Amino acid sequence: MIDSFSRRSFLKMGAVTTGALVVGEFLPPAVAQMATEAGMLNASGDGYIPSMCEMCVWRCGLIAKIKGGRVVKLDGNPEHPHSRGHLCVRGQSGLMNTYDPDRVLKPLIRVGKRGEGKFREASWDEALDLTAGHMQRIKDTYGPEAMVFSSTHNLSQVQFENLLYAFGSPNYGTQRSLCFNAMIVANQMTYGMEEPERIYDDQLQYVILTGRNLFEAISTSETGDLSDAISRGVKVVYLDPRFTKTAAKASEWLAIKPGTDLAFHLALLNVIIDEKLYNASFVEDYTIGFDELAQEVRDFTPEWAASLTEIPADTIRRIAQEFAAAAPHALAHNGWRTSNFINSFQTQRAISILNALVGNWNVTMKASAGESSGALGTPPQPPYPRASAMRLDGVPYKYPVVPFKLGVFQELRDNIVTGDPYQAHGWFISRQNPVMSLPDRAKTLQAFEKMDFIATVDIFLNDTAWFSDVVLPETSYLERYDPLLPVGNRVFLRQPVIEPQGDAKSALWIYKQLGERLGLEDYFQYTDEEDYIRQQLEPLGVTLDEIRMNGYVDLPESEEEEEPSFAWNTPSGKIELFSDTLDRVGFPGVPTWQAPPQPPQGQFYLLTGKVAQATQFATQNNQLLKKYSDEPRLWLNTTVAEDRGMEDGDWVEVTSQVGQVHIRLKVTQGIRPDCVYLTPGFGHLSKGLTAAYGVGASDSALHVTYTDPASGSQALSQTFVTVRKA
Ligand SMILES: Nc1nc2c(c(=O)[nH]1)N[C@H]1C(S)=C(S)[C@@H](COP(=O)(O)OP(=O)(O)OC[C@H]3O[C@@H](n4cnc5c(=O)[nH]c(N)nc54)[C@H](O)[C@@H]3O)O[C@H]1N2
Ligand SMILES: Nc1nc2c(c(=O)[nH]1)N[C@H]1C(S)=C(S)[C@@H](COP(=O)(O)OP(=O)(O)OC[C@H]3O[C@@H](n4cnc5c(=O)[nH]c(N)nc54)[C@H](O)[C@@H]3O)O[C@H]1N2
Ligand code: SF4
Ligand SMILES: [Mo]
Repeated sequence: MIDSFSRRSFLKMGAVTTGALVVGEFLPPAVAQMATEAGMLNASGDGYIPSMCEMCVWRCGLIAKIKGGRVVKLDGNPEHPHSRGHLCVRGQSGLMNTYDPDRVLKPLIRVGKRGEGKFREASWDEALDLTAGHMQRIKDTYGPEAMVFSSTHNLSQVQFENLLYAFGSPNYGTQRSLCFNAMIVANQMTYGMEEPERIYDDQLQYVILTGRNLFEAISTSETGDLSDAISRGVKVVYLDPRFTKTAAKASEWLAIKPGTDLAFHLALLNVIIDEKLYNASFVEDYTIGFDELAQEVRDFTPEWAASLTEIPADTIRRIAQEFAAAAPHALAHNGWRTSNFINSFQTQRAISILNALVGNWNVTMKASAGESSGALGTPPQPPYPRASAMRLDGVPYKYPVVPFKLGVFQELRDNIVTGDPYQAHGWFISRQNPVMSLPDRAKTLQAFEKMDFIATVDIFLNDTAWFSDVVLPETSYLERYDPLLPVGNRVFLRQPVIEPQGDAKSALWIYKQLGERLGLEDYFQYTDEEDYIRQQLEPLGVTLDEIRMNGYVDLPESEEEEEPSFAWNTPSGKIELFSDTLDRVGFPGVPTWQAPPQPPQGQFYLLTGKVAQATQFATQNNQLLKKYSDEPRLWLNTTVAEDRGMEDGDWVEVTSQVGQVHIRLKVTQGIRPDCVYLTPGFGHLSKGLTAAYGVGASDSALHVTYTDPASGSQALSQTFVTVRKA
């Protein structure tokens, strides 16, 4: 199906497919030459070229099938530890990302009012001169801190950060506070690391997933690991107010009351300590603060938690006993997007501590190797200027344990609106859609109104680009190089498998051009993308041509045997059940109960959550994926619908403190009666997304902004809504 679909759209674009032309005109010459020499492309330029997916953050290795100068199919690279030869439905549909008729292929400059969507095409010189000119003017007039920079995790982010640090602004907005800050700050405070690696080996017996919907919110290798574990008979307990695909596959689904996961985990700690089910020698040798913890959780019995979680006390007690009996081959999963309630940080601390109490370290969890780029080279550059201004979001003064670099994005946005402690005037955005991904969309647009100038780097007219003054079109991931990606002991390459369409350019090129225009050329000492990668590869003694063929290279093996690590990067060097750091800055040193707000009578918790066939706010315009997606609807519990005289398919009006949307109902037993659920990523504002515009409604338009004072995480399930027939 994919083949015939893309061939059709190819013909529509009027391209010529004669063999000899193909290699020279549609395929990047250096890549084509290597692939031909390696026998991967035939004389007409048809065959296979390896690269990397970018339909989500996993960046699975892919092999692109090329025919007639076009990509006609994408498959997984069996050598990649994430994909292991498979691409998910989004990865397979990635070619329609590249061939989307809505791609922006020339720089755009706004001519109408902001949000009117009127742009004119411009040359790169004009668009870059205009962008750099505004950035320089803002810097000269108000200081570098008046420019906000924001971007979400991606491979060229290192050069985005280079631009912002060289420019001298402290105001960097990332997705982290919208996503997993509660989890990573909790792990930092407990283990001194962001996220331990999880081990799903043959011995694993028991897993507790707290809202970690691994079968829809995909993490390729881990989703596969969990699936294998379930086939082996591993018991999986899954907590979610909603019946997701993971709930369907779990041994036990507990429809926990939103915001009470903390009570559930405190009760597990209570039973494990009270019944002496913990690993006493592990606790003694490797942790500090056991007595404070035991004291704190003494009253948090299963009976106490039952009234809050609406899960029977016997069930909670049994799960604690089963978990401890299976330990250390038992894993309490932290979750990923842990931005649900302002007590989610405490929940995360309780989960991390639960693993420590039963001695799971180096059995189901170990120190994460992460994406260490230590072995790679970097272009030379001078030191950065010191950013003299404070961050707009108050990190670290207001948020002492939030990583300084990453900040609290929603608060940064709020302070743009208030102009407190100073007014920002410009915003440079890349690979991010904050108009949709920040809570309270109307407020984000208010922040935009405060701006003299907004520039966005994207491949589409996403909602953020739609409200920008300049849109700088990036090449798609199949048309460009990005910096290398180390995964474990391999380094993977993204290389273009076709030539760029239109005038689109890579982010590496765009940032360098801006840097040069801003007088920051010393920070961008690479001539082009290939030169950048060659400098990265230099210490490895590997050439770019050598890595092209497989799409990866192995790093030299370390001589030393890797010893299991029992040292933690915390102030005490131990696992901190009690955290002096937290205590000293005024947060509870051991996890304790913090009651979440509850919806007033007649209102519902508004739940959000990923679906397998979409990535965030980015793929709804993909015409292949659209075929796999049902029209998004508001989930409402069957009994509630009956009580209110509502039926499946009815149009309803959903109202929160900050917004209102209209949407059809999906009446289902798969959600608690006190909750409704809306798939994120729909209800786009940009008419430049012709396939996605007009489909569904946006939950971001409804979300009220709440922030956890410890981790800076937004609290998405804390928005309450009314639902009535439209
Ligand atoms: N297909 C696909 N995969 C993805 C992504 C994607 O967009 N699409 N995004 C990636 C990213 S960036 C992330 S952060 C991860 C997110 O991975 P997850 O955190 O696993 O996924 P979410 O769907 O954000 O949230 C999971 C569940 O939390 C539930 N939930 C809401 N409130 C509560 C509560 O109070 N308690 C409990 N127990 N559950 C609650 C929701 O009903 C939802 O089903 O997924 C990643 N993988
Ligand atoms: N309501 C609600 N809000 C949420 C969430 C939720 O579940 N519900 N999830 C939260 C989470 S977990 C996260 S991580 C954040 C994500 O928030 P964002 O990072 O803002 O969202 P994305 O949709 O991932 O934005 C990616 C943008 O990159 C563009 N893009 C795609 N490919 C390329 C490319 O090759 N180059 C360039 N330059 N651009 C490209 C896309 O068109 C899109 O505009 O949202 C958070 N906000
Ligand atoms: S999980 Fe899917 S979308 Fe993400 S990188 Fe892998 S194949 Fe691509
Ligand atoms: Mo995320």
